[in-house]
Amino acid sequence: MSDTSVIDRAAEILEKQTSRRRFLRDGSVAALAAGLATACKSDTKSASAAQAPQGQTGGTMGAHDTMAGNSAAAIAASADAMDAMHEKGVKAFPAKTTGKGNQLFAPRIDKDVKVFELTAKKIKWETEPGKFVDAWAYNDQVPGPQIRVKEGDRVRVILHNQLPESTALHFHGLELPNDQDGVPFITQPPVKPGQSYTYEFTVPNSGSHMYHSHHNAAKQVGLGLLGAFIVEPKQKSQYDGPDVDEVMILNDGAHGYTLNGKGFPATQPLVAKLGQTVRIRFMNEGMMIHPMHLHGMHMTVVTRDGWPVPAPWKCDTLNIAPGERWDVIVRCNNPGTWAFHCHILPHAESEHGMFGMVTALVVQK
Ligand SMILES: [Cu+2]
Repeated sequence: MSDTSVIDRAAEILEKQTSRRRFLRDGSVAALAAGLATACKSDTKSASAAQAPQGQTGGTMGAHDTMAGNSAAAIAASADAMDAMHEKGVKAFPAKTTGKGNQLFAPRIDKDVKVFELTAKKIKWETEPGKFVDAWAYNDQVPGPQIRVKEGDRVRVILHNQLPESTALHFHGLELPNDQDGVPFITQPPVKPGQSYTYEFTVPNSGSHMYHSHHNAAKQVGLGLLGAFIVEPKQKSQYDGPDVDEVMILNDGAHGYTLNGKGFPATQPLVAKLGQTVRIRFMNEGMMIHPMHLHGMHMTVVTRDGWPVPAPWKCDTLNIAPGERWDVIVRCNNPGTWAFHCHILPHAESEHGMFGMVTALVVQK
């Protein structure tokens, strides 16, 4: 067998297992070349053995064995190339991208009212390094800025619509007066392009809630019109005031599988010190269920949709269905960097490496 045909075969195997486009984009050409070089070297050896008279080589190397050798070399090259892509992704984590969603929103105070102004408009959003997508965002963030208030607060939210479509703002999980519920033609007219609309209410119930568009929502929420609306309770429970308090918003719309608006390796790790407690507020703004799985330590489930569960339970994998919010506590008693990902595996890993709904909990010693 000639060198050329081995190279072709190695390239064919590599191409089957990897996307050439991704290869080029990831700069893994070097890995491909290294793999091919290995394949060529071993092929040269076995080819000369095959050409030598049988007496001089001990007569054991036939054409069949040569093919097996070539095939093994090609497989090894292919495995190396795949491993290199996986390693590259993990080494890049947490990768830098432009834009950060879910930033704490400091309200303007108007007498006794906390005022939040949200401007909905089209932006470009970088979900992973170099991948810019069209997004519809509140205040240039995906997820929108994090609204955090206290039970009983008076809140005013002013929505400015700079989108090419009508929209409206729904406060998901809050038990508001009907006319503040934000559903066009049920509780209010749609907010037309160029218009503004003001919502004002006294926050009735505590917990991890959300705000999002409730108009053409499969598109608008999928494109990024969503955010966390967290209400701290008047009466604190033993789970309030953890060392680390994190929101993890899941989405699976136009931007692919994302955690807080980013896909791995641009997702941000959760970081705590050994012995600290972390509260994670899962929120699913997508259209699919996502079983979130933490390695190394268990999660204690304490609230669902903002309501305390009757008896907290322990798990390491928790289904988060569309619209649901689940709060869990992790006692960080196991040091190290722990994978933390959706366990519907096509949402988290492919032959190109980990992507999408993958992050890590880092427990520092
Ligand atoms: Cu998932």
